[in-house]
Amino acid sequence: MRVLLRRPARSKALTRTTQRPKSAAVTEAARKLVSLKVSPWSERAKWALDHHGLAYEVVEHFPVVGERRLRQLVGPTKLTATVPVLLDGDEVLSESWDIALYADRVGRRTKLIPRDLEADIKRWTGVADEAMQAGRALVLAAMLATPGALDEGGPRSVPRWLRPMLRPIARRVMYAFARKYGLRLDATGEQVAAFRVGLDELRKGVGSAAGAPFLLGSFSYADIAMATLLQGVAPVADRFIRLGPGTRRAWTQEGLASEYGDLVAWRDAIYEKQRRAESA
Ligand SMILES: N[C@@H](CCC(=O)N[C@@H](CS)C(=O)NCC(=O)O)C(=O)O
Repeated sequence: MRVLLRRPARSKALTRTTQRPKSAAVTEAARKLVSLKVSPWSERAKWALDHHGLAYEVVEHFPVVGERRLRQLVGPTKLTATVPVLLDGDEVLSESWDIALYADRVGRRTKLIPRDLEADIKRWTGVADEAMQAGRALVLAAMLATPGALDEGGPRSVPRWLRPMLRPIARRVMYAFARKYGLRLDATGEQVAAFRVGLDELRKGVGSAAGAPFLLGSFSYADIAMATLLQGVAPVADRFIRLGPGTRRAWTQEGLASEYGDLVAWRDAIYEKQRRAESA
């Protein structure tokens, strides 16, 4: 069950929190995951923690607005301050890969990154990262062109009627986000081509997978990284990641979704088999 919790006043920029299921070992207050609901990288981290049944409190990050607080969390040495960030006592993990390793270390269920497959899994994660860099620019350009997506992006506390009036601010936030990641919003052709490289790799991998539907014989973090990449082609069903209609439209690349319908179906099958629904 999802429970909304009130944050203390000092955490203003990171306002929305949600409690994930409890484990006997850790209280929900002990482990926090700062994340961005729509982001594939955050979904990777949540999936790894959920796979091991580890309890955590979700602290929703708001891009640009939450940048200063995020920077404080990850420290001055990290080149780009990104989410997901896992906080567990003194431990601060600011890479989704490290959070998956952490989940494997603390959790007791089947490892997502078994040592003998680590190099293969790392390679798949790299493929997903490269493709999603291009995907990020495509999604951002689509969001800028989708008023509904702009309206849905802000804090829930902003009343619905007020949101259209705040679109100029939402656009400024998006442009600031594009600058942060050096995104070109006018290079659609190149970005689609770069995204396709990752999807073609996946198609080959799925085709030759001995342990279908899993890429490496049994379920691993490689499946998580590649399944979450498909979020930038056609978002997964709302029962897994609930999105507003505008946001869903902006994240859907119609052309790629029909060209790679087989991969979307592969992703859906992995979710059905391995992912706990949000409302469960
Ligand atoms: N290498 C990082 C990449 C994470 C990443 O790119 N996160 C983006 C997701 S769009 C982010 O933090 N966006 C929010 C922001 O920059 O404020 C990881 O694997 O955790």
